[in-house]
Amino acid sequence: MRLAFDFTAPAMGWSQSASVEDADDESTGQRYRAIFISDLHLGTPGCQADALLDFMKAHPSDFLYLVGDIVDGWQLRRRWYWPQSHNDVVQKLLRRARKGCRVIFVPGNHDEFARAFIGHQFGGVEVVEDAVHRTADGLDLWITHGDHFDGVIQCAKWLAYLGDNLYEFTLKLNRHLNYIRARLGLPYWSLSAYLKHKVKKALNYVTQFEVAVAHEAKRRGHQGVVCGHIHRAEMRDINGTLYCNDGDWVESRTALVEHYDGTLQLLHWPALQGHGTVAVPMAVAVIPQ
Ligand SMILES: [Mn+2]
Repeated sequence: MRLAFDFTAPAMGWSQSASVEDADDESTGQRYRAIFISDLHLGTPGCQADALLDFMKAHPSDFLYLVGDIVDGWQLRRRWYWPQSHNDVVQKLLRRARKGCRVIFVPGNHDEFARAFIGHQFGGVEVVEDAVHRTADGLDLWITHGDHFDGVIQCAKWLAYLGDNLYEFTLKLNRHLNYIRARLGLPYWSLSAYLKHKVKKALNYVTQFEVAVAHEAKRRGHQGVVCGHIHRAEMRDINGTLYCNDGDWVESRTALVEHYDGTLQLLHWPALQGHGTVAVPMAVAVIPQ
């Protein structure tokens, strides 16, 4: 486990000090220079839209990067799911753009329909294939969703999510399978051993993805990269390139933010705890490997 949650940790920094006063009239929270979010999956029951709304209300910014899988077109095609809170998120994004925040949308694989509109604007939201963000202290960050790297990584990604229940089921299946194999005169073959091997490879997938994305950012001449896609928030140096993954708003409710001095920080937003409670963002510290 590489991420630790720390209430008191100072901003994880690539530079030090100072923050600018909140200038937004509707918010009492801290204003950031840039906010990077991805994998909201609006249009699915998994999307934590209410928490996201609270986060956006609390934190105004000069730049807002939507790093792909904002709307889940795949799921919506299968089954229409669009509650009011998802509408509110879209309204909030458009309102932000109207109020002078530069909102940049880099489509992902689940909202690839938006890739047909690259170069256009929706109510002030710019749709681009990828982007480069220069931080206040001059770091060039390549902004891409990350799904283009799926093709180069040969592994069954879904196996990373195998749970204990499925493992139990596998053992059962294994028994039946080998009963049939025995009747057909075939030798014993362990399905669970095969799957275990696959899971190991799936865990490797995350590392391979991170290294591949960082490598491509370097090849393109950038000092860092911000991506999403694998739903795993992370910020660390990979072979001299700053790899940032802003996580997701389905499972972990995480965002990458840039302070006014260029300091980059991963934030973890707590789950909703009922009405009247004030959510406090936690710093996500990166423990060196
Ligand atoms: Mn994706």
